[in-house]
Amino acid sequence: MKKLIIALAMLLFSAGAVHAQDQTIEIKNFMFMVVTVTKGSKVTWINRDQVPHTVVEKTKLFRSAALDTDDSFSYVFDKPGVYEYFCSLHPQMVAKVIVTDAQPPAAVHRRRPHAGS
Ligand SMILES: [Cu+2]
Repeated sequence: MKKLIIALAMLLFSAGAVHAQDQTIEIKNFMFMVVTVTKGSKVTWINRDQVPHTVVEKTKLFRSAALDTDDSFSYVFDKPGVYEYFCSLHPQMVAKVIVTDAQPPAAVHRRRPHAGS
């Protein structure tokens, strides 16, 4: 019985994990990457440049400290939306994180050409 409960718990846990898709963004050559994630996902930025960078959301929703080489910063996006952010040390560095609902995309119905008559 105990084994069954553990198996069920593991099943529920893995099912829940399907919704969030954690992503890592490498900051390289003074550039961020634009990523799309589902809500609940954790996004981690890692600085691969030899100069410090920061990650600052436009409305100050989140703001990292200065990240030295190989330092990282993470944020969990709970709500769908488009989150624009920049580097406060190099304001020309701008990018965004697109957060979508966890719902699977609606099935695409294609029209089939009529066969024959
Ligand atoms: Cu920077």
